[in-house]
Amino acid sequence: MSIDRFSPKARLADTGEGITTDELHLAARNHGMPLEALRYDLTPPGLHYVLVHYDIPMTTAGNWRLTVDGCVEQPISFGLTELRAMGRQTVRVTLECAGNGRASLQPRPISQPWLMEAVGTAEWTGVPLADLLAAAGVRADAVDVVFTGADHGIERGVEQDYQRGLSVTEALESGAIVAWEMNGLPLPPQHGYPLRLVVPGWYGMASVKWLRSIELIDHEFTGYQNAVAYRIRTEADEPGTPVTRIEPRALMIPPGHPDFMSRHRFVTAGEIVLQGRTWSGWAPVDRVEVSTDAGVTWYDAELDAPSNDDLAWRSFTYSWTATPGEHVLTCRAHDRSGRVQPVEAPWNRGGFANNTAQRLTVLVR
Ligand SMILES: Nc1nc2c(c(=O)[nH]1)N[C@H]1C(S)=C(S)[C@@H](COP(=O)(O)O)O[C@H]1N2
Ligand SMILES: [Mo]
Repeated sequence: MSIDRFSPKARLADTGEGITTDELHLAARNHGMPLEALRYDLTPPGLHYVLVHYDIPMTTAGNWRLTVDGCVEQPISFGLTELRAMGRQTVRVTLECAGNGRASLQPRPISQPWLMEAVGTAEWTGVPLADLLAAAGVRADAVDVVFTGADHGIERGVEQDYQRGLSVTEALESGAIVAWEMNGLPLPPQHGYPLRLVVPGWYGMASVKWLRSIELIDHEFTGYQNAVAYRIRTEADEPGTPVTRIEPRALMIPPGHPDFMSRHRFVTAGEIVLQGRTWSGWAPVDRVEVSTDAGVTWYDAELDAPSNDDLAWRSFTYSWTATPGEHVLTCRAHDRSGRVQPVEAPWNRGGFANNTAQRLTVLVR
């Protein structure tokens, strides 16, 4: 049997084609954050979204080694105890999968079928990546830094370890850390135990889990996850542009009570405080607007005081006087880089970086 037989090309769903068994396989393994968990400042592990391309590898901390080599003055290899001695920093990071929103696109790219819930915020503790690179000594000929995980699989016929590259500048300046704790506890297996990269502000694919190697190379990295996957394309055969930082988004906690099957909301008439979270990987969000009439009129939401200047989510509230009838609630974020969340984001073949505004249908009684 050939690899190709099991690794079809990326495909778009046909008009009217329902979710396929392939998509269901992915949806049943990976999971989103239920939107009511937007209530927590820090997402409890277990509610944080999970995305794993292949299998969760069986790993042990005791014999784990992380190597830093390639275009460096002095290649180094660390065990976990040695790594801990390099320093300790905690960063609050909102991670979002680049495919968030994909399943609502038309035509629908066949892949992990996220609606809007592929997000979570955690405190990651570890050593700054820049400190590890400084310890090894970045040579002048270094161009990209390649991060390799311990997981292995086949994607569209290409057999690979999960690998992502970052430019040396991003590796040094993005505030990335090599983490061994999530919310003060050792990483859970699904989030990269015992060691992962976390790149603040970047879509999740950059934050390589089960990290075992950091290699500096003297050319642009052309591995699968940089050069083939995670590119914005409208035509299958164009090179496309790389997926990088997280586009601004605001999400509301769905108010009231849900209908089991449709997830439509039932709300009692009167004063309702709509709550949500907002983030952007480009710059802090400084304005959120809410509409309760499907985007005809917009009002400014109240943003909480920024506790710091990082890119983690902030909460917002909006007081709504709910009158009987059906209403469509929506919201949009603006960040300090001038980016505004679109009511409908442009389509692309991978369904990447799609930050189309959330819409919630609510029946007020
Ligand atoms: N080694 C490895 N790292 C990985 C992945 C993977 O499949 N293997 N998935 C990436 C993707 S696409 C995302 S969105 C994030 C998800 O991180 P989380 O599961 O901790 O939320 O991990 C990234 N790091
Ligand atoms: Mo992802």
